[in-house]
Amino acid sequence: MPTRRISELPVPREESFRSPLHDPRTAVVLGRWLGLCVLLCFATGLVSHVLQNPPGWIRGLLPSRPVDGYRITQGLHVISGIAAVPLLGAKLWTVYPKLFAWPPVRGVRHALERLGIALLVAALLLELFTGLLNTLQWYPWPFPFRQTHFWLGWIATGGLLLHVAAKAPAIAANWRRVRPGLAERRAFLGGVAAAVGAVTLVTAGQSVPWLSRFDLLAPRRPDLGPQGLPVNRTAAQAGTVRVPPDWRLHVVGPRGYTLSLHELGQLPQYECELPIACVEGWSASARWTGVRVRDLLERVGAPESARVRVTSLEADGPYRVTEIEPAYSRDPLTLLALRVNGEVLAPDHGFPARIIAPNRPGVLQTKWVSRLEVLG
Ligand SMILES: Nc1nc2c(c(=O)[nH]1)N[C@H]1C(S)=C(S)[C@@H](COP(=O)(O)O)O[C@H]1N2
Ligand SMILES: [Mo]
Repeated sequence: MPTRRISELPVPREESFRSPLHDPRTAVVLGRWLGLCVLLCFATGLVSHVLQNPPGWIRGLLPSRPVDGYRITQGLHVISGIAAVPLLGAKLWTVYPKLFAWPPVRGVRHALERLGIALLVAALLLELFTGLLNTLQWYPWPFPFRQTHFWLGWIATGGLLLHVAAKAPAIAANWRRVRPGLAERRAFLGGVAAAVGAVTLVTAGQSVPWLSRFDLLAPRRPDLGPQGLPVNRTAAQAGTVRVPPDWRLHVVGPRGYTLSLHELGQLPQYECELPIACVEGWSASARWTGVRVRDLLERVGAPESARVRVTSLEADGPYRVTEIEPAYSRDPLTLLALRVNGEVLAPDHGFPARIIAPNRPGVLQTKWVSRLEVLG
């Protein structure tokens, strides 16, 4: 067989791709599903971002109810993000012959449109890839995850809206089904829907309790872990948090005081069922027992509107120090928990004391608490 150099091989043209599924109608149907996932993922991502570090003006507005709010929005964030992966794959397959369009540029407008699509595709691929690895707690890159994921989200969503605007005529022309439809298209879309259903089914169990038995591919089972609850960062990972034998809770404020673990146990104890809803995609409910944070704050003479800074025994780490807004610290369900599911907190769950509050990201449910400080 004569060998040919790559440069001699015929270059494919858009017309070389014969499948009838490289057509605008298929692209529009897939685009609708994908667009919906991207918008849902973006909106729920914004909620998560704002809850994790609220800009000053919004701080007083964040609600501590519904109790499961963050669990639901973050569950949807990860579910819609994972569903977008097969949808994006199918959408790109449908349109990729356009990469070989000739001439590659037909004028300024066309050039801008192609550039916009390149940016949109790159941002979406990177966004879904970093998000997926984040659910595995794997950060094999030098840039900070959250800021990058946040800004890529804006670029991808902005790019999507521009893309929809630029393609509006083609979208409108192919919005409605024409009969008789293509059998190939029905089969292809059915296959894509099955793939979306399958990846959703085997991962959604990490945040949807009644799907937990199908949770084959998700990195977490919400019911596996010490005391029936997963651990995101163990005491060992946090630099083996050493609880001194003379540990005391320091409450700093107008009438500051300290309490030993025994004394904390003597205060009125409350019990509540609240979830840990991790930003990395899993959530799990547990029964917590401990002292109300608002009781501790009343005793120290904190004003109603005071924010509270929580410090952990952890030597360092991004969540060593966190802040609680008044809506949360005054909520009767917000506890300095001493027990979980009927047992004294395991070291990995934050022994001797941890914060648990409703409608909050897991990252703010500070473990190994040593100090509560009233901020003006
Ligand atoms: N001090 C401290 N508290 C922390 C963390 C941490 O790294 N340090 N991780 C947080 C995260 S990301 C989550 S999801 C929850 C998990 O709580 P659990 O390990 O008890 O399930 O703890 C939070 N509290
Ligand atoms: Mo987390």
